[in-house]
This record gives sequence, structure tokens and C-alpha cells, in this order.
Amino acid sequence: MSSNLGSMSDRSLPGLSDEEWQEIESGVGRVIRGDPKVAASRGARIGLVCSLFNSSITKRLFDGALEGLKAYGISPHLVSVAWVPGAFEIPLAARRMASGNAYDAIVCLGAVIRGDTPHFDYVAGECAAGIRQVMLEVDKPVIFGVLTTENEGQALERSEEGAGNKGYEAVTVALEMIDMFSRYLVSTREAQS
Ligand code: INI
Repeated sequence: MSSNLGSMSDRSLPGLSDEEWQEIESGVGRVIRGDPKVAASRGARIGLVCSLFNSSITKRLFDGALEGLKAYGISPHLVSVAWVPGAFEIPLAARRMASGNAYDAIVCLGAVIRGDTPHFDYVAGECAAGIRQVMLEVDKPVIFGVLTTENEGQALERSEEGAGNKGYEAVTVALEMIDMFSRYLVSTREAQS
């Protein structure tokens, strides 16, 4: 397992040091952790759902996600994107994409900015709750790459090109979860088929 741990994302996901992992490994029988690079090398198929509201921000998240997919070596033909009007519509599109066997994970990208809307809490809350519901219903990773920020400045910060881009980060999380599910936490449905 230590070789997996060594190859975890080089990017900004919060993680543990090598020493901390070694300590964990020595204290338990089995460490379960997905490796994004393994999922990518096995041809992971990703569905992106991206909202158009605040498109100057969501386009940056989308670009970050594409950069991530490219960095992991995922061929564009394994990736689709569905553009929806706003964050509120993301869960429904994610549900359709996640149903069936076309994608191994769905990455949801959007931007809800408090300053722009009196119903921030409804849009942001319903989007998050909807994505969670879809993920549990379909039993596959549906990643929350939706920014919920106080202002545009914070949204710009989190969608900057580079290590902090939340679109890139969401792709890493999707791949990590795909690998965890395919190698370790295999669903009983798949195991039986
Ligand atoms: N949608 C967003 O994605 N971000 C927002 O900040 C936002 N604001 O400000 O209202 C927003 N609203 C639209 C919403 O997501 C739906 O598209 C709309 O209500 C139609 O269902």
C-alpha cells in the first residue's frame, strides 16, 4: 500500500505526511485509500456537470478540471460535459449522467456567490443536498466542486489556475474515489454481476 500512498495527488488536497501514513499503516490491518493515478491508468470515465450561472467563474473551474484530466492522462473521449443553467439544476443532470454505466464518477462544477443572491442559502443548500442525494442513490462518486462563497473575490481565488483550482481538485477526488471503489470497496451489485 505504501507505493500507493507515495503516488497520491501532488496537488493541493489535504493529506498526511509519509511518516503519518507509516504510523497509520503500522496500527491497523489494512489501509484503504484510492490512488487517482491508478484510476486514470485504468481508463476512468468522467461526466462533468457544469453550471453557466457566474460563467466567468465556472469556466475557470471547467478549465481547471480539464487541466486535471489532461495531467492524469485521461483521454478526452472518456469525458463528457453537460452544461446546465444554474447550480440548482446540477443534481438532476448529475443523476441522469450517473444512472447507467456510461461514467465511473460525476464531477459537479458551479459557483454560488452570496453577494449576488438573496436566496444564496436555498440555491447553495439545495445543490449540495441534491448532489449528496444523487451520490447515495446511484452509489458512485458524485463530486461537489461547487463554490459557495461570500463574494466574487473568494470565488476568483478558488478558481485560479494552479494548485488551488477547485475544478482540478474535484477531478483528483473523483479519480481517488473511483480507484477506492474499484479496488477496495467494490459494490455488492458489481461483485455479483
Ligand atoms: N445559480 C448559481 O449557480 N449561482 C448563483 O449564485 C445563483 N444566484 O445567484 O441566484 C444561481 N441562481 C440560479 C439557480 O441556480 C437556478 O438556475 C434558477 O433558480 C432556475 O431554477
